Amino acid sequence: MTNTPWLACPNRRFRADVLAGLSLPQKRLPAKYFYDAVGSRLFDEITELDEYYPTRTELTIMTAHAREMAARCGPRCLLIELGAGSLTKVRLLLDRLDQPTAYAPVDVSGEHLRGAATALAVDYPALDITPVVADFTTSFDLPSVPANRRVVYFPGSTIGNFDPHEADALLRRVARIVGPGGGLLLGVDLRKDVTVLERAYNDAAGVTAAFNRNLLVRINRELGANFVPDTFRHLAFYNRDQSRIEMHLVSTIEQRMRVGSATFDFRAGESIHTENSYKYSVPELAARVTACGLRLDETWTDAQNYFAVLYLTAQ
Ligand code: SAH
Ligand code: AVI
Repeated sequence: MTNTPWLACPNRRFRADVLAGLSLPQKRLPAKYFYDAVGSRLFDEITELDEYYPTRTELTIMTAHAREMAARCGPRCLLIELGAGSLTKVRLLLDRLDQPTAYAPVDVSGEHLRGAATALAVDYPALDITPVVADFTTSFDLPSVPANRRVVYFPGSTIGNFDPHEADALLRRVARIVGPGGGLLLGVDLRKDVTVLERAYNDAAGVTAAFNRNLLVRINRELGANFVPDTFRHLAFYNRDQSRIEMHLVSTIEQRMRVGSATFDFRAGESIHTENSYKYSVPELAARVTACGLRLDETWTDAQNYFAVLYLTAQ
Protein backbone atom coordinates (compact mmCIF):
# COMPACT_ATOMS: atom_id res chain seq x y z
CA MET A 1 0.00 0.00 0.00
CA THR A 2 2.94 2.33 0.62
CA ASN A 3 6.56 2.70 -0.33
CA THR A 4 7.48 4.59 2.85
CA PRO A 5 10.43 2.48 4.09
CA TRP A 6 10.03 3.01 7.83
CA LEU A 7 6.45 1.77 7.73
CA ALA A 8 7.92 -1.65 6.93
CA CYS A 9 9.78 -1.37 10.25
CA PRO A 10 7.93 1.44 12.04
CA ASN A 11 9.38 0.75 15.49
CA ARG A 12 12.91 1.52 14.38
CA ARG A 13 11.95 5.01 13.25
CA PHE A 14 9.75 5.52 16.31
CA ARG A 15 12.61 4.49 18.62
CA ALA A 16 15.11 6.76 16.81
CA ASP A 17 12.74 9.76 17.00
CA VAL A 18 11.98 9.17 20.70
CA LEU A 19 15.65 8.75 21.66
CA ALA A 20 16.61 11.86 19.67
CA GLY A 21 13.73 13.93 21.07
CA LEU A 22 14.39 12.98 24.70
CA SER A 23 18.08 13.86 24.26
CA LEU A 24 17.34 17.51 23.42
CA PRO A 25 17.85 20.20 26.10
CA GLN A 26 14.08 20.87 25.84
CA LYS A 27 12.81 17.30 25.53
CA ARG A 28 10.43 16.89 22.56
CA LEU A 29 8.35 14.15 20.97
CA PRO A 30 6.79 14.35 17.48
CA ALA A 31 3.01 14.83 17.67
CA LYS A 32 2.32 12.25 14.95
CA TYR A 33 3.10 9.52 17.50
CA PHE A 34 -0.04 10.39 19.48
CA TYR A 35 -1.99 8.40 16.94
CA ASP A 36 -1.93 4.71 17.72
CA ALA A 37 -5.37 3.03 17.84
CA VAL A 38 -6.02 4.35 21.38
CA GLY A 39 -4.77 7.85 20.48
CA SER A 40 -7.07 8.02 17.46
CA ARG A 41 -10.03 6.98 19.65
CA LEU A 42 -9.10 9.60 22.25
CA PHE A 43 -8.85 12.24 19.52
CA ASP A 44 -12.37 11.30 18.40
CA GLU A 45 -13.51 11.83 22.01
CA ILE A 46 -11.82 15.25 22.02
CA THR A 47 -13.82 16.26 18.94
CA GLU A 48 -17.04 15.65 20.91
CA LEU A 49 -16.08 17.86 23.86
CA ASP A 50 -17.92 21.13 24.53
CA GLU A 51 -14.59 22.89 24.99
CA TYR A 52 -13.10 21.68 21.69
CA TYR A 53 -14.74 24.12 19.23
CA PRO A 54 -12.64 23.37 16.06
CA THR A 55 -14.39 20.19 14.86
CA ARG A 56 -17.89 21.51 15.50
CA THR A 57 -17.06 24.81 13.83
CA GLU A 58 -15.43 23.28 10.77
CA LEU A 59 -18.41 20.94 10.37
CA THR A 60 -20.73 23.96 10.46
CA ILE A 61 -18.71 25.62 7.70
CA MET A 62 -18.62 22.41 5.65
CA THR A 63 -22.37 21.89 6.05
CA ALA A 64 -23.13 25.44 4.92
CA HIS A 65 -20.75 25.47 1.94
CA ALA A 66 -20.16 21.86 0.83
CA ARG A 67 -21.92 22.50 -2.49
CA GLU A 68 -19.59 25.41 -3.37
CA MET A 69 -16.56 23.40 -2.23
CA ALA A 70 -17.59 20.45 -4.39
CA ALA A 71 -18.12 22.79 -7.34
CA ARG A 72 -14.56 24.05 -6.89
CA CYS A 73 -13.28 20.45 -6.98
CA GLY A 74 -15.18 19.87 -10.22
CA PRO A 75 -16.36 16.64 -11.87
CA ARG A 76 -14.35 13.40 -11.83
CA CYS A 77 -11.70 14.45 -9.33
CA LEU A 78 -9.32 12.18 -7.43
CA LEU A 79 -9.82 13.19 -3.81
CA ILE A 80 -6.83 12.67 -1.48
CA GLU A 81 -7.34 13.34 2.24
CA LEU A 82 -4.35 13.97 4.52
CA GLY A 83 -4.59 13.05 8.21
CA ALA A 84 -7.96 11.54 7.43
CA GLY A 85 -8.77 10.14 10.90
CA SER A 86 -12.34 8.82 11.14
CA LEU A 87 -13.40 10.07 7.68
CA THR A 88 -16.29 12.08 9.12
CA LYS A 89 -16.00 15.50 7.49
CA VAL A 90 -15.32 14.14 4.03
CA ARG A 91 -18.83 12.66 3.87
CA LEU A 92 -20.22 16.18 3.49
CA LEU A 93 -18.02 16.64 0.46
CA LEU A 94 -18.60 13.16 -0.99
CA ASP A 95 -22.35 13.78 -0.84
CA ARG A 96 -21.90 16.74 -3.21
CA LEU A 97 -18.99 15.75 -5.46
CA ASP A 98 -19.73 15.06 -9.12
CA GLN A 99 -18.57 11.46 -9.80
CA PRO A 100 -15.24 11.42 -7.95
CA THR A 101 -12.99 8.84 -9.65
CA ALA A 102 -11.45 7.68 -6.35
CA TYR A 103 -10.94 8.68 -2.73
CA ALA A 104 -7.56 8.08 -1.06
CA PRO A 105 -7.52 8.82 2.69
CA VAL A 106 -3.94 8.98 4.06
CA ASP A 107 -3.12 8.48 7.74
CA VAL A 108 -0.38 7.05 9.97
CA SER A 109 -2.91 5.42 12.26
CA GLY A 110 -3.30 2.23 10.23
CA GLU A 111 -5.77 0.17 12.21
CA HIS A 112 -8.06 3.17 12.75
CA LEU A 113 -7.88 4.21 9.09
CA ARG A 114 -8.71 0.73 7.80
CA GLY A 115 -11.71 0.50 10.16
CA ALA A 116 -12.98 3.92 9.09
CA ALA A 117 -12.52 3.07 5.39
CA THR A 118 -14.49 -0.16 5.80
CA ALA A 119 -17.34 1.77 7.43
CA LEU A 120 -17.26 4.40 4.68
CA ALA A 121 -17.43 1.72 1.98
CA VAL A 122 -20.73 0.49 3.45
CA ASP A 123 -22.27 3.95 3.03
CA TYR A 124 -20.62 4.75 -0.34
CA PRO A 125 -20.65 1.38 -2.18
CA ALA A 126 -19.98 2.93 -5.61
CA LEU A 127 -16.93 4.90 -4.47
CA ASP A 128 -13.41 3.60 -5.18
CA ILE A 129 -11.78 3.96 -1.72
CA THR A 130 -8.02 3.32 -1.37
CA PRO A 131 -6.79 3.86 2.20
CA VAL A 132 -3.08 4.72 2.33
CA VAL A 133 -1.26 4.06 5.61
CA ALA A 134 1.64 6.50 5.40
CA ASP A 135 3.31 9.54 6.87
CA PHE A 136 2.14 12.27 4.52
CA THR A 137 5.38 14.24 5.02
CA THR A 138 7.14 11.46 3.08
CA SER A 139 6.40 10.04 -0.37
CA PHE A 140 3.48 7.62 -0.67
CA ASP A 141 1.67 5.78 -3.45
CA LEU A 142 -1.66 7.01 -4.79
CA PRO A 143 -4.19 5.10 -6.89
CA SER A 144 -3.41 5.50 -10.58
CA VAL A 145 -6.86 6.36 -11.86
CA PRO A 146 -7.64 8.86 -14.60
CA ALA A 147 -9.07 12.07 -13.13
CA ASN A 148 -9.89 15.56 -14.36
CA ARG A 149 -8.15 17.02 -11.35
CA ARG A 150 -6.42 15.94 -8.16
CA VAL A 151 -7.69 17.63 -5.01
CA VAL A 152 -6.15 17.29 -1.56
CA TYR A 153 -8.55 17.67 1.36
CA PHE A 154 -6.63 18.60 4.53
CA PRO A 155 -9.13 19.40 7.28
CA GLY A 156 -8.97 19.68 11.07
CA SER A 157 -6.19 22.30 11.18
CA THR A 158 -3.65 19.46 11.26
CA ILE A 159 -1.46 21.89 9.27
CA GLY A 160 -1.28 23.81 12.58
CA ASN A 161 0.59 20.90 14.19
CA PHE A 162 3.60 21.69 12.01
CA ASP A 163 6.11 24.45 12.64
CA PRO A 164 5.74 27.17 9.98
CA HIS A 165 8.76 26.06 7.91
CA GLU A 166 7.47 22.44 7.99
CA ALA A 167 3.98 23.67 7.06
CA ASP A 168 5.47 25.50 4.06
CA ALA A 169 7.30 22.33 2.97
CA LEU A 170 4.04 20.40 3.28
CA LEU A 171 2.11 22.98 1.24
CA ARG A 172 4.77 22.79 -1.49
CA ARG A 173 4.54 18.98 -1.39
CA VAL A 174 0.75 19.21 -1.81
CA ALA A 175 1.17 21.57 -4.77
CA ARG A 176 3.45 18.95 -6.39
CA ILE A 177 1.07 16.07 -5.60
CA VAL A 178 -1.94 17.75 -7.22
CA GLY A 179 0.01 19.40 -10.08
CA PRO A 180 -0.84 22.69 -11.83
CA GLY A 181 -4.59 23.32 -11.72
CA GLY A 182 -5.04 20.81 -8.87
CA GLY A 183 -6.73 21.89 -5.67
CA LEU A 184 -6.24 22.02 -1.91
CA LEU A 185 -9.21 22.32 0.44
CA LEU A 186 -7.60 23.32 3.72
CA GLY A 187 -9.17 23.66 7.18
CA VAL A 188 -7.36 26.06 9.52
CA ASP A 189 -7.97 27.19 13.08
CA LEU A 190 -7.84 30.98 13.52
CA ARG A 191 -6.49 33.24 16.26
CA LYS A 192 -9.02 34.13 18.88
CA ASP A 193 -9.58 34.91 22.55
CA VAL A 194 -6.94 33.12 24.64
CA THR A 195 -9.57 31.84 27.09
CA VAL A 196 -11.40 30.02 24.31
CA LEU A 197 -8.13 28.58 22.97
CA GLU A 198 -6.82 27.38 26.31
CA ARG A 199 -10.17 25.85 27.34
CA ALA A 200 -10.11 23.73 24.17
CA TYR A 201 -6.88 22.04 25.28
CA ASN A 202 -7.70 21.81 29.00
CA ASP A 203 -11.09 20.09 29.05
CA ALA A 204 -12.74 19.41 32.38
CA ALA A 205 -13.13 15.67 31.75
CA GLY A 206 -9.38 15.25 31.21
CA VAL A 207 -9.66 13.66 27.76
CA THR A 208 -6.90 15.86 26.30
CA ALA A 209 -4.70 14.99 29.27
CA ALA A 210 -5.30 11.27 28.59
CA PHE A 211 -4.53 11.83 24.89
CA ASN A 212 -1.26 13.54 25.87
CA ARG A 213 -0.25 10.84 28.40
CA ASN A 214 -1.14 8.05 25.97
CA LEU A 215 2.09 8.91 24.18
CA LEU A 216 4.01 7.61 27.21
CA VAL A 217 1.80 4.52 27.39
CA ARG A 218 2.59 3.86 23.73
CA ILE A 219 6.35 4.36 24.27
CA ASN A 220 6.22 1.92 27.21
CA ARG A 221 4.42 -0.72 25.16
CA GLU A 222 6.23 -0.40 21.84
CA LEU A 223 9.73 0.60 22.95
CA GLY A 224 10.12 -1.17 26.30
CA ALA A 225 10.15 1.99 28.44
CA ASN A 226 9.13 2.41 32.08
CA PHE A 227 7.33 5.78 32.17
CA VAL A 228 4.75 6.10 34.94
CA PRO A 229 2.24 8.31 33.09
CA ASP A 230 0.63 9.54 36.33
CA THR A 231 3.93 11.16 37.33
CA PHE A 232 3.56 13.49 34.32
CA ARG A 233 1.11 16.40 34.46
CA HIS A 234 -0.72 17.62 31.33
CA LEU A 235 0.12 21.25 30.52
CA ALA A 236 -1.43 23.24 27.66
CA PHE A 237 -1.14 27.01 27.21
CA TYR A 238 -1.20 29.65 24.50
CA ASN A 239 2.20 31.02 23.53
CA ARG A 240 1.31 34.51 22.22
CA ASP A 241 4.73 35.20 20.70
CA GLN A 242 4.49 32.09 18.54
CA SER A 243 0.67 32.13 18.08
CA ARG A 244 0.44 28.52 19.17
CA ILE A 245 -1.00 26.26 21.81
CA GLU A 246 1.82 24.23 23.31
CA MET A 247 1.20 20.89 24.98
CA HIS A 248 3.71 19.46 27.41
CA LEU A 249 4.01 16.56 29.84
CA VAL A 250 5.60 17.85 33.02
CA SER A 251 7.41 15.46 35.35
CA THR A 252 6.03 16.06 38.84
CA ILE A 253 9.07 14.42 40.46
CA GLU A 254 12.78 13.97 39.86
CA GLN A 255 13.15 10.63 38.12
CA ARG A 256 15.28 8.54 35.77
CA MET A 257 13.36 6.82 32.96
CA ARG A 258 14.48 3.99 30.75
CA VAL A 259 13.66 3.56 27.05
CA GLY A 260 15.13 0.20 26.04
CA SER A 261 18.75 0.46 27.15
CA ALA A 262 18.85 4.30 27.16
CA THR A 263 18.14 6.37 30.27
CA PHE A 264 16.80 9.91 30.61
CA ASP A 265 16.85 12.07 33.72
CA PHE A 266 13.99 14.39 34.58
CA ARG A 267 14.08 17.21 37.12
CA ALA A 268 10.87 17.85 39.03
CA GLY A 269 9.01 20.35 36.82
CA GLU A 270 10.91 19.46 33.64
CA SER A 271 8.71 18.97 30.58
CA ILE A 272 8.51 17.02 27.35
CA HIS A 273 7.10 19.28 24.62
CA THR A 274 4.60 17.03 22.84
CA GLU A 275 2.61 19.26 20.46
CA ASN A 276 2.25 22.68 18.91
CA SER A 277 -1.03 23.82 17.47
CA TYR A 278 -0.45 27.04 15.52
CA LYS A 279 -3.31 29.47 15.05
CA TYR A 280 -3.34 31.63 11.93
CA SER A 281 -5.05 34.69 10.51
CA VAL A 282 -6.48 34.41 6.99
CA PRO A 283 -4.24 37.21 5.53
CA GLU A 284 -1.12 35.60 7.03
CA LEU A 285 -2.10 32.22 5.67
CA ALA A 286 -2.88 33.71 2.26
CA ALA A 287 0.65 35.14 2.13
CA ARG A 288 2.16 31.78 3.12
CA VAL A 289 0.21 29.68 0.62
CA THR A 290 0.96 32.11 -2.20
CA ALA A 291 4.68 31.80 -1.46
CA CYS A 292 4.26 28.01 -1.65
CA GLY A 293 2.85 28.02 -5.19
CA LEU A 294 -0.85 27.98 -4.38
CA ARG A 295 -3.47 30.60 -5.31
CA LEU A 296 -6.20 31.37 -2.79
CA ASP A 297 -9.52 31.16 -4.65
CA GLU A 298 -12.10 31.15 -1.86
CA THR A 299 -12.36 31.37 1.93
CA TRP A 300 -15.28 30.24 4.03
CA THR A 301 -15.53 31.06 7.75
CA ASP A 302 -18.08 30.78 10.56
CA ALA A 303 -20.02 33.64 12.15
CA GLN A 304 -17.48 34.00 14.98
CA ASN A 305 -14.45 33.78 12.69
CA TYR A 306 -13.11 30.88 14.73
CA PHE A 307 -12.12 28.65 11.82
CA ALA A 308 -11.59 28.92 8.06
CA VAL A 309 -11.78 26.53 5.13
CA LEU A 310 -9.79 27.65 2.07
CA TYR A 311 -9.86 26.47 -1.53
CA LEU A 312 -6.45 26.87 -3.19
CA THR A 313 -5.26 26.11 -6.70
CA ALA A 314 -1.73 24.91 -7.47
CA GLN A 315 0.03 27.18 -9.97
N1 SAH B 1 -8.93 14.94 9.75
C1 SAH B 1 -9.54 14.54 11.02
C2 SAH B 1 -8.50 14.05 12.02
C3 SAH B 1 -7.56 15.11 12.57
S1 SAH B 1 -6.50 14.43 13.81
C4 SAH B 1 -10.32 15.71 11.55
O1 SAH B 1 -10.31 16.76 10.95
O2 SAH B 1 -10.98 15.55 12.58
C5 SAH B 1 -5.00 14.37 12.92
C6 SAH B 1 -4.91 13.12 12.04
O3 SAH B 1 -3.73 13.21 11.26
C7 SAH B 1 -4.82 11.84 12.84
O4 SAH B 1 -5.70 10.89 12.33
C8 SAH B 1 -3.36 11.40 12.69
O5 SAH B 1 -3.19 10.01 12.74
C9 SAH B 1 -3.00 12.01 11.35
N2 SAH B 1 -1.60 12.38 11.22
C10 SAH B 1 -0.88 13.22 12.00
N3 SAH B 1 0.35 13.37 11.53
C11 SAH B 1 0.42 12.60 10.40
C12 SAH B 1 1.44 12.36 9.43
N4 SAH B 1 2.64 12.91 9.54
N5 SAH B 1 1.16 11.52 8.40
C13 SAH B 1 -0.08 10.94 8.29
N6 SAH B 1 -1.08 11.15 9.16
C14 SAH B 1 -0.83 11.97 10.20
C1 AVI C 1 -5.23 17.29 15.02
N1 AVI C 1 -4.91 18.56 15.63
C2 AVI C 1 -5.23 19.68 14.74
C3 AVI C 1 -5.43 18.74 16.99
C4 AVI C 1 -5.15 20.18 17.49
O1 AVI C 1 -6.10 20.82 17.92
O2 AVI C 1 -4.01 20.64 17.39
C5 AVI C 1 -4.83 17.74 17.95
C6 AVI C 1 -5.19 17.99 19.36
N2 AVI C 1 -4.35 18.13 20.34
C7 AVI C 1 -5.00 18.33 21.46
N3 AVI C 1 -6.30 18.40 21.20
C8 AVI C 1 -6.45 18.16 19.88
